[in-house]
Amino acid sequence: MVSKPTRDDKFSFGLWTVGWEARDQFGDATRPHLDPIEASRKLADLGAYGVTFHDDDLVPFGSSDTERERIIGDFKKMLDETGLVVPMVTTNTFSHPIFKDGAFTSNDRQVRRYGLRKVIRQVDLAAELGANVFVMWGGREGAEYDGSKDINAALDRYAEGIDTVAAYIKDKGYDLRIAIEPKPNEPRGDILLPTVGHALGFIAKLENGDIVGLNPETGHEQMAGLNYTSGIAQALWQEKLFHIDLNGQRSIKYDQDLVFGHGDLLSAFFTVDLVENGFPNGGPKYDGPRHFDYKPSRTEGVDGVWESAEANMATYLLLKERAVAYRADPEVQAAWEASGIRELAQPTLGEGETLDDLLADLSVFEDADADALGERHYAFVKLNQLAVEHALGAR
Ligand code: GLT
Ligand code: MN
Ligand code: MN
Repeated sequence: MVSKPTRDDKFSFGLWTVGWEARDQFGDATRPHLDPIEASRKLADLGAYGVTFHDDDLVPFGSSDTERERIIGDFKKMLDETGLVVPMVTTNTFSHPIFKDGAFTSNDRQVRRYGLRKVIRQVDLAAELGANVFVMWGGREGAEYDGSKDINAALDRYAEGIDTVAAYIKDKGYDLRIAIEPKPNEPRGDILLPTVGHALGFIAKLENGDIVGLNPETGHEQMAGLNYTSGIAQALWQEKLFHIDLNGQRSIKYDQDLVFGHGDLLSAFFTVDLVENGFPNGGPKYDGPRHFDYKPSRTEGVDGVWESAEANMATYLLLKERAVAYRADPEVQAAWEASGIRELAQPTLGEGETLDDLLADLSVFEDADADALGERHYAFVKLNQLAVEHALGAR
């Protein structure tokens, strides 16, 4: 039995996900344009609590100010009527030809200034709509050719752009934090902040990095052959997990944006386990939106759009149920004991113990029986099999 999503599940969707007309590199659109306001109503009916969008998803690029105000007014009316919230917004700095070489890191200074201005306009809208996360996915911030970009200068400009936006948010007193979304490649040959790790290192160099964190996407880490669950764990440890983009990806290839769980299902199980249950020994926990950034496959019609939207939430809820059962299972608890899961939370030095004390303790090294210690079995396979059996509903 799959339970129905409710607002308390905090599911949100990008308007660009269900609204994707399925135009790709090799073929034309296979679905009609969906009105973003109508699409939001439908998402609310299906149980979502929030919608997110790029400026241009709601207000077509180039609209007049009057037109923009009218559309935003209609959108707000829909929010009031449905009770939907806007937990996050973002800016399109990738579709228009002006951004072909990036926005904050374009070699053309006028383009960088235009990009900054476009982002600031969206920051104001974010605050107006009550969003508290502002995503920056720099899909065009990169290059195809190593000689075409001075990476040192590009990273300086990237930092300048983000720091300027962050300073503006602080000046205005907005309750808003920036979340950088890494991706290794596509649409650029190589993107400047390719993984969670690169982005964390970059944030540490910012002046206003205190309000800058991450929005890791499942498939983007997996495109780089990395483990999404350990990526968000790393971001949590650094207190930088501001938002998540959940979807599915099957191995290292183009960005598939499949339904959550339709890629690596066991990895999705552990993602949900971490998000819902936290670290085994406690620590920082994510409590933001469960945001889906997927694309209904090009083979699907409009009905398939809504079926796939529901599939994301259904799979998440099933995995949540399974992950809760996994943690509660006494056999899992016993396996944790055998595997040393709890033991890892114990500091390596005892309370008040110094390195000198450790050096003086001959039992640690000189008299230690390394071979005997090497005999320990960790039984991780048994533990993983328990996870598989829970994920499959066999327990
Ligand atoms: C684009 C990208 C997504 C990002 C969006 C936010 S835009 O669709 O593929 O991963 O989250 O800018
Ligand atoms: Mn993606
Ligand atoms: Mn995304």
